[in-house]
Amino acid sequence: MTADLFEAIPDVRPLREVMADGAVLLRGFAQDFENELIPALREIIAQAPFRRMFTPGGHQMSVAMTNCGSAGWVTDHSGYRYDSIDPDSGKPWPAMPPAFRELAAQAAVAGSFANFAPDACLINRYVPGARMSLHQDRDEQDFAAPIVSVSLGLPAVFMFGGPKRADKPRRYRLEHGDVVVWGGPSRLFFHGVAPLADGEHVSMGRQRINLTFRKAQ
Ligand code: MD3
Ligand code: FE
Repeated sequence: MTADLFEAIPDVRPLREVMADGAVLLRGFAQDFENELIPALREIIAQAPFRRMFTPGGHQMSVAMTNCGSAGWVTDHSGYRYDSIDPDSGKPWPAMPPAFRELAAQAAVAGSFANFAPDACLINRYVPGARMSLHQDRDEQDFAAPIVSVSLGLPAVFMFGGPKRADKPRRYRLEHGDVVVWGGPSRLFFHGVAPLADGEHVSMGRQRINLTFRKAQ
């Protein structure tokens, strides 16, 4: 019997996967928002282009970043912080588009966090080889609020550790449209992204873009 090459291959990955207490992976959750997200992203990037920032230790990050919202995450020789002003333009960061807000709030509800009102969206751009080493996100004022992350473009291997740096990370493949909500006990867990593998995404090209929504201030 000949296999039909065009037969649909069933996707066995669950749509909702609990990664840890407070951390939920919602596969494909952003797919219905894609047509609004990508044009809005283009406008943000035109106002506040991606740039590779420097850590306080003097290393240039491989990930290029920008922000939208009333606060943006920045790093330079003096440290990490949230700032209402884009240091490259001297102007406020672009406003957070309604479609961004809506997606973040709806994902938070799906992850059991009501009334999530992010004031910052850090936008990370990975090209092949770019990575993010294991770290905690602790520059925000309110650790009770979750962080919502949206993956677009090339797939990445996300490394999810525990409360201690030495905790062995588990690996998750995050694909275009996947959303993760991180709150409660997992909010301060160590995490990172393995070097991006080369590839070409149908709509995003040779890159991965990750949106992380935060309540920073
Ligand atoms: C888990 N970004 O920007 S998003 C970051 O894919 C960052 O660009 C990664 O880590 C990326 O800080 C991962 C997911 C993420 C964000 C915050 C978290 C995971 C988290 C906070 C606590 C635990
Ligand atoms: Fe992080």
